[in-house]
Amino acid sequence: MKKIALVLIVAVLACSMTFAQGAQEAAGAKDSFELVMLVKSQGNGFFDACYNGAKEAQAELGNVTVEYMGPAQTTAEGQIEIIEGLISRGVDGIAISANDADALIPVCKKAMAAGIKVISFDSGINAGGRIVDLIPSNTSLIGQQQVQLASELIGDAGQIAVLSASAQATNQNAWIEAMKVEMKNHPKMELVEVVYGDDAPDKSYRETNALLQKYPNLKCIVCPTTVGLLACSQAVKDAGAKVEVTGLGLPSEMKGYILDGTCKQMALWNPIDLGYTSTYILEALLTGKATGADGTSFSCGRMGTVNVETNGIAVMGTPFVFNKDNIEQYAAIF
Ligand code: RAM
Repeated sequence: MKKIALVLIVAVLACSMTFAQGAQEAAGAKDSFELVMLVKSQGNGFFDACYNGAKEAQAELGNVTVEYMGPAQTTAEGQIEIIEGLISRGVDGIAISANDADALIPVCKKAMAAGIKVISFDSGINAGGRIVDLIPSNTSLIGQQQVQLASELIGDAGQIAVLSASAQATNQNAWIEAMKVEMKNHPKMELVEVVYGDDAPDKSYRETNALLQKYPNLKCIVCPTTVGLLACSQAVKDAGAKVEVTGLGLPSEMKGYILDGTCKQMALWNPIDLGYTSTYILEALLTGKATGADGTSFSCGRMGTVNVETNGIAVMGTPFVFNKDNIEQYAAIF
């Protein structure tokens, strides 16, 4: 009799514990969360720095773990496959730098319907496919600055070309559109072509050589991608071409080319801060500290308050400009 009573008590206890845990989860009161930073592709130093920021946030927050993932190439298909796997695994949140603004929407909708919090950062997913899109700086400002950096190098006159990342990249495409607007203020400059290196060093190197051959009067190549700028600088230097190079570059990768004058100036924001802020945003969404609705804000540790403007877009700071005077200082950080 005693034995039966004991079994009953244990069974009741086990049931109530399971129930309590279920109720807690249903109320969104989990106390630790599995996050994934899904980047455009593997082997990109810019994203490695973003992930360092995510790990910094993980250490501060204490209730999240962030895993770093990316396809081998910068394709939407590769990212979709990974997201399908993450839905099956049942992770809690995903921060995505998207290879395509629209192609990822259906799979991200599916993830959100399964209870996963999805945000984009760096390279956005259009509204409907994410809660918030965290962009590093104002898009027009980045485009203007890219043209102005080139203009200063070539005396505001002559042919320029753009070596971009992939043809579908949300961020580069938006910046290139903003560059075209700014080109109207530089009537003696001409944008001859936009080519795509897919954020692959070898393709970016080949595309640079093709530009050098095709346009003998080319004055400057603008690369709004860290992978492209590095490969382009190498190609221009190897070819001994008298062509200026500028764009968005990672100081730690570009230090040598800045110091030897291949790329006299370039811009970028802090990728560590971008990854750090993304992690704070996901944690706030998961714990219910914030909703991400337009007009609201997130409190992001040492980055302070980040506001959500319209269509779920949140914007960080102003890009830095790097040249031989400050490159060593920044190269030591990212
Ligand atoms: C590359 C990636 C990334 C972009 C930077 C500037 O690393 O394309 O998305 O933000 O360049």
